[in-house]
Amino acid sequence: MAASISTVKGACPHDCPDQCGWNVTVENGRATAVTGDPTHPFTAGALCSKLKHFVDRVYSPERVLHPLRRTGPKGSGSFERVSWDAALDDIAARTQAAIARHGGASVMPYSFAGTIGIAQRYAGNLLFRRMGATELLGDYCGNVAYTGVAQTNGPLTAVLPEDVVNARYIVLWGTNTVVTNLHMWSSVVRKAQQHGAKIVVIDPVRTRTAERADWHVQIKPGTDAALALGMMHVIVREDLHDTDYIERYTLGFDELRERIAGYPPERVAAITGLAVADIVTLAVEFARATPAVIRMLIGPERQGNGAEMFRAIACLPSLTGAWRELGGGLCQFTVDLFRESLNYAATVRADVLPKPPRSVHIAQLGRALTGDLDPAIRCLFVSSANPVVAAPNQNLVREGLAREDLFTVVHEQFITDTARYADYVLPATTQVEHLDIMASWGSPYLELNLPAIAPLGEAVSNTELYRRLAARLGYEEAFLYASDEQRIREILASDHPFLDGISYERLEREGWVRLNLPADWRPLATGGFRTPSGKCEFYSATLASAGIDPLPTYTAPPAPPAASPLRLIAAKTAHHTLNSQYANLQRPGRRLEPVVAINPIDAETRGIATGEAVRVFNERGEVELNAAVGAATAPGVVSMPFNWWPNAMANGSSANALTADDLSTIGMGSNAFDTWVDIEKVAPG
Ligand SMILES: Nc1nc2c(c(=O)[nH]1)N[C@H]1C(S)=C(S)[C@@H](COP(=O)(O)OP(=O)(O)OC[C@H]3O[C@@H](n4cnc5c(=O)[nH]c(N)nc54)[C@H](O)[C@@H]3O)O[C@H]1N2
Ligand SMILES: Nc1nc2c(c(=O)[nH]1)N[C@H]1C(S)=C(S)[C@@H](COP(=O)(O)OP(=O)(O)OC[C@H]3O[C@@H](n4cnc5c(=O)[nH]c(N)nc54)[C@H](O)[C@@H]3O)O[C@H]1N2
Ligand SMILES: [Mo]
Repeated sequence: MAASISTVKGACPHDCPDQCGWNVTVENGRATAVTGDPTHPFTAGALCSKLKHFVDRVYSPERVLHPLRRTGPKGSGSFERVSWDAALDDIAARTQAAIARHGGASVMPYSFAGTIGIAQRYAGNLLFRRMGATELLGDYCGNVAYTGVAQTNGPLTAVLPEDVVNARYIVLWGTNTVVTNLHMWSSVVRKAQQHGAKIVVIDPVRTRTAERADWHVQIKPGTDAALALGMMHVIVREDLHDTDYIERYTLGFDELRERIAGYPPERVAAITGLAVADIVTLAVEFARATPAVIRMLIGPERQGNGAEMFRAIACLPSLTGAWRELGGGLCQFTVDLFRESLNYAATVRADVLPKPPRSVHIAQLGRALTGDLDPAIRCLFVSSANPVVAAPNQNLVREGLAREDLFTVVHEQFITDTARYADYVLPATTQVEHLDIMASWGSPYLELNLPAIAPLGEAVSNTELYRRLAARLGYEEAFLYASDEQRIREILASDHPFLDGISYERLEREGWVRLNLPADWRPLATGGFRTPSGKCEFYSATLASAGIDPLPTYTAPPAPPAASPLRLIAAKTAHHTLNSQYANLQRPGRRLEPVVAINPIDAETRGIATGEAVRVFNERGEVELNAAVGAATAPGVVSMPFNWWPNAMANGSSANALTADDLSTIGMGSNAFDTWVDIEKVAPG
């Protein structure tokens, strides 16, 4: 019999701004290759090193393919196979008992960014609202960064990433483009660089991106607002500001002028650790170049003062009138294009479902499970998330998950360190096994992901899991049982002009579509800010009335505790992982080990050399790994990737064992980077 070979269009599910369009080759029902869709204008057929191994991940012998019930102590990872019926009966009974005894609030979902397709990501919303469960609120990815920028400029996608190719001066401010946003590098920033644009990276860590830039500005963590205020000081002092733009389209320039008077470059140099001449050069070059653009994602946000940094930086383009040019201004997320045009309300049904009785912050899972919440969380449903790796204060998270009176269900593709604590692990499909609609957060493309193969084993999609659970719980609302296609059609049900001519059928045919945006996307060239005043708000009356400094401001990061003098940055420097995904799939001959980057000055006083095993520790935990001594970080700062599975680490802990679990003051975020540690050599033997 001839082999049947077909190609199915889809898109990458990962929480990555690129959102690659892909084609899946299917031979006799088996996916044999995932290749980049060469027609996709932004991702242009090139896949990252992770996606090249997507098929290996799908067919990994470690995939969870059947429901599993715990047989050993929590955390041990001992499970036995059970039937879906047995698992669902028990899960429904336990959930109903918890609701009857302790109320709906004793149930809590915990889901995050395992997949960012809209139907699958928000699949549980309706069911948990129907149950009256505790809501998971807040965020550790983007909300603070978004909020800070929106305080100044309003909620709006102001610069399209593709247009940045026109810029002559590109400041990659706290974003590691080469690692985290590969196509933004290869399709946009590198091209601009080849055409003579100057690329500046502002990052406390000498990342791969910093290495490829024309200039690396190695700032002290948490001091970016001071740098922005200092740049504004220089721009105004040198008379490089755009008085016409300021007069017409901004609010509060006189007050801003007073504020920045307090930030001469000498003071800013002392705060940021940068040279006075560099601060002046950066300000003057940014103001003089046209188009000049600042590119940011989320890097500096996980700090108490995170939003402040984004708010202050967001003032710069209006001061210089950078928005006037195509590709000039501040380029951040494209989420508002989709929030405005798609029918996200269908994923919540706030019109018919009650408000959740209370909320728990996503960055405080450990506190919620171990603290004195009344009622306590009794049933936890984890899906599309790996909080043991991704959430701050790993040891407290584990202490909470180990509670004997907690019933935990984890819907997963792999036995993650989180799944090890589950009473039931339920098998989840991967992107090639389910249908979804994908709205990129880093480009204006909407994509339909068609299932290419049947679910492996007994795996089910997130949507299917909640349909099954709703039935077991006896709920009758028809919308709980909508098919994936129905859900996607509802999400597309909108008469917004961005979606003109974009239908389910067209997406099915074409895979990706560009939202209908004018070719010349410069929404702020002549004002049009979506702030309360309609102007760029150097001065914000909204902040003033909330008791917050109405002007861009700098708050110094907390002082390091005496026992922990080194500031830890635990970001996404491990380029072959996507958050915690792929970290478990080491390839033969290419074993990658996490290292902690430490400056020679700090290494020498501790007698540490490259390759030596060290212990990084503070009051919350400790991580053992090898040291890499060098100039990757300045004295006083150390860096390690956060993505590693603790179970594969020398002492069973990874970076978030060290991180803080307070909240940012603005934007409902985490302060995980307000973390200080010390390091010592691991004694041999
Ligand atoms: N390969 C790979 N790609 C990814 C991911 C991944 O895990 N691996 N994750 C995806 C996800 S979920 C996201 S949200 C994006 C995030 O994309 P990015 O925002 O680009 O990535 P981060 O690593 O979070 O942070 C970027 C940089 O911020 C720097 N930083 C930390 N503190 C400060 C500070 O105070 N000031 C300044 N100026 N810089 C600071 C860090 O050193 C880091 O290099 O990446 C996505 N892409
Ligand atoms: N210290 C530190 N902590 C951080 C960050 C940092 O830079 N530093 N970054 C933060 C950021 S930006 C993010 S986005 C978060 C990420 O936090 P998480 O969203 O928890 O990220 P992942 O580690 O990717 O875990 C997602 C899990 O979902 C599973 N999964 C994938 N697809 C599906 C699916 O379709 N269905 C189901 N049921 N499961 C699926 C995967 O196997 C994986 O185990 O981490 C945050 N934590
Ligand atoms: Mo993220």
